[in-house]
Amino acid sequence: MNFQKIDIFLSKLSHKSLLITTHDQVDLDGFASSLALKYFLETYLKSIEVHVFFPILSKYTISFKEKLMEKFPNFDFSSEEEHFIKLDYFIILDTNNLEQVVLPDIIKRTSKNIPFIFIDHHFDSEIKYEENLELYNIIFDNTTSTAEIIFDIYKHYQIDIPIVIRYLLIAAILADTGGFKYATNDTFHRISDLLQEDLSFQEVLMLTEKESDLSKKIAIIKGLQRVEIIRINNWLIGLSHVSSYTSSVASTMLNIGFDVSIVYSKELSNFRITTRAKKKFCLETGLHLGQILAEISEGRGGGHDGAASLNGEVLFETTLNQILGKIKKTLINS
Ligand SMILES: [Mn+2]
Repeated sequence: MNFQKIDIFLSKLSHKSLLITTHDQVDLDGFASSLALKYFLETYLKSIEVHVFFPILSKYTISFKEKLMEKFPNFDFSSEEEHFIKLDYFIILDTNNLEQVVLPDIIKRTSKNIPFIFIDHHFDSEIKYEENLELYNIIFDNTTSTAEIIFDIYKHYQIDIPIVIRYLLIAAILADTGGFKYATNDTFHRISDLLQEDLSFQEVLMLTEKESDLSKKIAIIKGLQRVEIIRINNWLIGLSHVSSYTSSVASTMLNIGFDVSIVYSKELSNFRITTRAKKKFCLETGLHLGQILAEISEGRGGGHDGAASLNGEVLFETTLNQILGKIKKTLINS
């Protein structure tokens, strides 16, 4: 990491007042990075005023935040809405796209000339940075999360990371690496550093567990009870029906072993058919669910090779049989 750049960034902020914010539908990475950076700046640069503003938090972030608040009732997780008297900079985390940034109303009216600096791990060659500030943007696109950029900054400037911030950073890294699926060796080194005696990895896992609602769970279970297994060569197609959550049911069917899943919901006057297939399977067989659904519905349905859906009002049986027929045909010929 190029700390020269971060030196310049930090030197710019001394004696300044700034607002840290992130993209809308704030995910764990945006949430954790913002709070972690605020704490770092306040500790490292004593003479600085740091505010944090969060647009709408994602459902998942809200649930994590509530659990962490119970554990650390004295830590301030809040988003500020007012009291911005004079701001010198916006620091925007976990996105490099201003269109994803929502500012509080009070700022919108006065913010015209406040410069912004990005700290992010997404690469985008299209993006227009503020020219005179381009030097201060911190973009490391080989880092798997913004949280890790902030972690590296703590380490480099030798600031101890309080336990609540370590919980936040680990959760963010877990989320952005898809539970370490996209992690690099560096990710694990950082995680290992964050996991000290006072913090158990299993506990972070528990805090970040997704809680799905009861009706969705029931839909998935019923959907699985009703599956009809269709075998073509060594491939398995699953066909099922539920009254809602067709896409969750279809995805779950792939997770448990089907290569293709078709799930429909049917009411008196309309129906919805959702299909899913494994990526590897599409590549091997040439199956393209989006094309199949678009063809038989004259373009009303469609999607990608591995995920497509279709809504209709009439000819449900015919439509379903056509989809199934075309999938079978692709598999037999492949
Ligand atoms: Mn991120």
